[in-house]
Amino acid sequence: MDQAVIPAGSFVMGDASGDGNPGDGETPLHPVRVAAFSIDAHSVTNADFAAFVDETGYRTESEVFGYSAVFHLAFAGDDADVLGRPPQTPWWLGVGGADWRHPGGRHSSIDDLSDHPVVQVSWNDAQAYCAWAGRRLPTEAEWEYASRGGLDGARYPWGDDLLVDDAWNCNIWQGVFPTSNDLADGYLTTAPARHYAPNGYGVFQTVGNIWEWCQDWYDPQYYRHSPEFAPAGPEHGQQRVLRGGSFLCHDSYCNRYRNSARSQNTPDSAMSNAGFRTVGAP
Ligand SMILES: [Ca+2]
Ligand SMILES: [Ca+2]
Repeated sequence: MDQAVIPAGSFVMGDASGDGNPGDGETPLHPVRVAAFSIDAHSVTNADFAAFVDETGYRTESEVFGYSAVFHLAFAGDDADVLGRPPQTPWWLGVGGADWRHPGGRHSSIDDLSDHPVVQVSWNDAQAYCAWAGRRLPTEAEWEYASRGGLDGARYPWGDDLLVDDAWNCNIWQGVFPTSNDLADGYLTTAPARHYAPNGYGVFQTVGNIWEWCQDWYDPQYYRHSPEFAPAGPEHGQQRVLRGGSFLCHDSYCNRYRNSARSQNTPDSAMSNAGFRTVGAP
């Protein structure tokens, strides 16, 4: 796995653009200092995760539970596999037979996706991979510092404007969410993990493509009292932090494809638009 070495330093953490959702806790802006670390230049791929599973026999939580969460346009299963559809977010299906090898359901596969990010992995699954790899998940502060690529206060890893020379530099949603995607960025679901231009630290696709698990518990109030040096998140919680947004982000529903955006889910949840990358010594 290619590593980006992130120098020790300081930055202003949080939403400097006023784009954040008030309930997410992207503010107050606050200074943060971090020690040097290395971070996977791209998110962990299906090939990377397969190496871990081949060596350890690990079974992901979706495989144990027998189902996982699939975006409706990516569904590839039998009608009887659809176990549920949350009324508030009916574009998500609970799908029997969906797991990291079958991200859209039992009739999907990762045969042509070895260089795409692994998805349908829970925070607990990510911990197991990290233990095998001798790594750990980034803290939320490390993730944001790496995502910023040395650009102070910018909205995106490459600057403040979404398009770069009139072209898409990340994989989100174009069109009418959640029914019609005109694929201006090239992808309905995941893009290869090394696609688009990396940021100033050589880090690919923190923003867009897939949500990435961080080590921390999630607390929208945390920035009000977090320590300046190496904040590691609240001591307790029910949900773990997710960062960076995904191929499903669209301003009409979710503008969280930004450096400072925060989301969360329970540590045993897995989705077709979430994975992770790891950090370690510089
Ligand atoms: Ca897309
Ligand atoms: Ca991402």
